[in-house]
Order: sequence, then structure tokens, then C-alpha cells
Amino acid sequence: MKPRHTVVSVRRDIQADFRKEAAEFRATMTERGTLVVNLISSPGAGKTSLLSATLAHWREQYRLAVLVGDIATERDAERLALHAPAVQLTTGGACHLEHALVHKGWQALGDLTLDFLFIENVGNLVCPASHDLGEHCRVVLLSVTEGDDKPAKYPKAFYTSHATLISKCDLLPHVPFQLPLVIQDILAIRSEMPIFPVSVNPETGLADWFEWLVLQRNLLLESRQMARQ
Ligand SMILES: Nc1nc2c(ncn2[C@@H]2O[C@H](COP(=O)(O)OP(=O)(O)O)[C@@H](O)[C@H]2O)c(=O)[nH]1
Ligand SMILES: [Mg+2]
Repeated sequence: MKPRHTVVSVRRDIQADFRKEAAEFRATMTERGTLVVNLISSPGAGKTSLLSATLAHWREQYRLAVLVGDIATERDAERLALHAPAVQLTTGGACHLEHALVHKGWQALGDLTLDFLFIENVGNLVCPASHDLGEHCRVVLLSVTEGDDKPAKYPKAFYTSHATLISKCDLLPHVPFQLPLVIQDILAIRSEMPIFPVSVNPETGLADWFEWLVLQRNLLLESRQMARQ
């Protein structure tokens, strides 16, 4: 006997609803003057360490908060809460964040007025590239210990990002990583990509990263001003 089954036809793009919600969140954040930055990378590339250094540097100067995505544990939020309000977003198995969870995290922060809201995505160079969280800027980290072939292998993470940080550059003398080659590969994917070679221990290259973030926020404030006129 043939198995019985029912075909359900979904005549609309479900992802379009998610994209709409993410776009509305971005518009709300623009109106509030909050630059939302989504950090993506492989596990262990240095996202929490970079955020920790960024929050520590700016904690007196800007109003900051962070939403931290992980499959399990609250460890990263505990690390970052030393410097700024931090909410852990635990996906319970999912390999990336989605906007609905980010929105819940933002609500859990309370009604904070912020200059910057950082989102640390789940460590994964594939799926996070396909999900709009409502961020203004997506930033991809590539650590020198991962190998210099990764931009060419994971191009979507790079062409959907607005800046690239090459992290752990203090280890460059110890690993086979051709920085000029990597820069060339990234620019072949996205020709206008700002690329910042950095390390957090010792701190090198972070001033250019800070400057870029401030520029992005100033552009956001300008666009808000123009929209109001
Ligand atoms: N040598 C070196 N190690 C780093 C640097 N940044 C992070 N690490 C180390 O890399 C590991 C993973 O860092 P973490 O920030 O947790 O990465 P995440 O998983 O992307 O959040 C930790 O042991 C960090 O101490 C760096 O700039 N240089
Ligand atoms: Mg982390």
C-alpha cells in the first residue's frame, strides 16, 4: 500500500517576516542613535576577547551593552559583564543567532539608552552569514591560527560583512599565515572591505578598529538627522 501523505503548500516566504522584523529593529535602533554591531567568526577566533578589550577601553566614554550568543553556558556574558551590561543568549543547539532571540535579549537589558549594542554571534563561519539580526554592521573575525585559506572557502561570511578583523596577529611569527595573501583574497570578495590586523594581548591595531566604529556611529547619527529633516 502506498504511504499516505499530505502536501502543505506554503505560499509565502517565511524568512521575509523575519527580515521585516530585523529591519524594524534596525530602524528603531537608528532612531535611538544606537549602532548595532554583529560579530561573527569561527569558535575561538577571539570575539569575546576583542569585545572585552573594546568595552574596557570605552566604558567611561560611551553607553555600551552586549548580547552574547552561545550554544550553551553563560561564560562569555560573565566575562563581559565585568565591563558593561551583558545578556547571554543560549540557543540550546542552534548554530547561529536569529533576530527573535536578539530582540528578547535587548528587552532583557531593560530600556537602556545606548551608543553601541554589540552582538557576539555563535561561533560558526557559515550559518550566521545568512541571518539578519537587525544589525547596522556585521564584522567578521579571522584568527591567524585558523589558516589563510578561510576567506576563499567561506566567502559569504566575508561578502556579507562590513569589516574584517584579522585577530591574534601577535602569533603571526609562529604560524604559517600569509597576511598579504589573505588581504588579497578578502579584497577579491569585497573590494571596499576595511581590514584591521589586531591582537588583544598585547593590544595592537585596536585604535583603527575603535576609530572605524566611531565613524560608523557618526554616519548613523547623520543619516538619522537627514531622515528627520
Ligand atoms: N595570542 C592571542 N590569543 C588570543 C587573542 N585573542 C583571543 N585569544 C585567545 O583565544 C582563545 C579564544 O578567545 P575567545 O575570545 O574566547 O574567542 P571566541 O570564542 O571567538 O569568543 C582564548 O584562549 C583567548 O585568550 C589574541 O589577540 N592573541
Ligand atoms: Mg566567545
